Amino acid sequence: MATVILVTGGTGLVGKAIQHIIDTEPEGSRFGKRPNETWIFANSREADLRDPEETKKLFEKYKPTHVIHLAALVGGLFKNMKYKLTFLRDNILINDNVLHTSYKFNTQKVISCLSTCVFPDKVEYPLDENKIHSGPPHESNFGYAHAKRMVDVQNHAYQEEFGCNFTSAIPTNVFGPHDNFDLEDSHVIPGLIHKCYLAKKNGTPFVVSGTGKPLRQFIYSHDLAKLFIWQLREYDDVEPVILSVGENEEVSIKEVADAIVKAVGFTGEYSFDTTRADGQFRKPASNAKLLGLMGGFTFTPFDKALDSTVQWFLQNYNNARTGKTN
Ligand code: NAP
Ligand code: GFB
Repeated sequence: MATVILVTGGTGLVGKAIQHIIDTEPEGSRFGKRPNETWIFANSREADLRDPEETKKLFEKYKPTHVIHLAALVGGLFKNMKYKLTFLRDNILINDNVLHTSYKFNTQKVISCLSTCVFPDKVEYPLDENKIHSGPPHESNFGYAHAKRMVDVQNHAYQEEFGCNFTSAIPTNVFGPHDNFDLEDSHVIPGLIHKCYLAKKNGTPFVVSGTGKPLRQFIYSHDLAKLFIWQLREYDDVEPVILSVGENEEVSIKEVADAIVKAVGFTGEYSFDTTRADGQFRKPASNAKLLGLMGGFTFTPFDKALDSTVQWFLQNYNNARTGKTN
């Protein structure tokens, strides 16, 4: 029987990474395309998933047997702080339409994408899959976080009432090619790569927001893509799985900025704007469940992944998502 895999949000950072892996890994290999598979990478122009009718039309067009649901309103700390209701409402609408339409079309499996920012801000570390609902998330992104947490609730409800095979993945902060490099709305790595590039080009200071002290775990988009393909093929349980590098791989924002200065080859003035928010201090997540289920996984070293991302940005600057600067 033909397998049709619909990747919603297929044109973003994570979607493009899954397409890259499916296009480049040997056919039939653990992370490669299978002969009977058709992969569809959808974007918002094809169907605005906030609209139930457009969602239904998308499913009627492709009749997916499996869905990797990535589509979402996504942004960094500063965008999240500004648009908490929009992040909550848009993501609730998108998720409800995709899950209910998947149920209506008897889709065999759906993997939705959460984020480690869904976890409670004040909880015993490291974060693990059992702690999602044990306290409020950090105030800086409670809109997005609650919309994402609700997906875990929806998955359990669809499974209990209709026996649906709906599950979810919980990635940490992601970076790589095809990211959003908008100076204000992006996440820290693409934001700082763009700022550092402009500082070098214009001979202006490179300014990092906040104190540089917060800690984060970062996963390279190509590694995350392989983990989504593993979950699609080899994991059938409603309980979420954290998809992340190890909790001992936390790096400070200062260390990230230093690595970007080195990768871009910037030699000018470099400072921190401590008037800007730091957000959540840390959100260390354990990947013990993942590695236990997969039997281990080799992650791309951070500096190597960062170099590839900087090179991709420099080579694709004119077509990249850079916001309104150039
Ligand atoms: P992204 O680069 O911003 O891409 C978002 C994707 O969703 C794009 O393909 C976009 O289509 C699509 N989309 C947005 N609104 C839509 C709508 N109303 N209807 C249909 N499609 C819509 O995001 P990303 O970083 O790849 O994130 C993918 C998933 O990973 C999201 O669920 C996000 O919450 C999760 N995540 C991301 C991170 C991270 O650090 N980036 C960390 C943890 C979890 P267009 O191209 O047409 O706009
Ligand atoms: O990546 P980021 O925006 O997301 O910020 P979060 C991480 C840290 O980088 C914060 C600092 O401490 C920022 O103060 N930072 C320094 C910068 N310079 C910059 C810059 O130029 N741009 C940005 N964006 N940050 C998000 C959540 O939190 O994590 C989202 O708000 C989502 O909902 C995402 O979950 C994965 O890690 O703080």
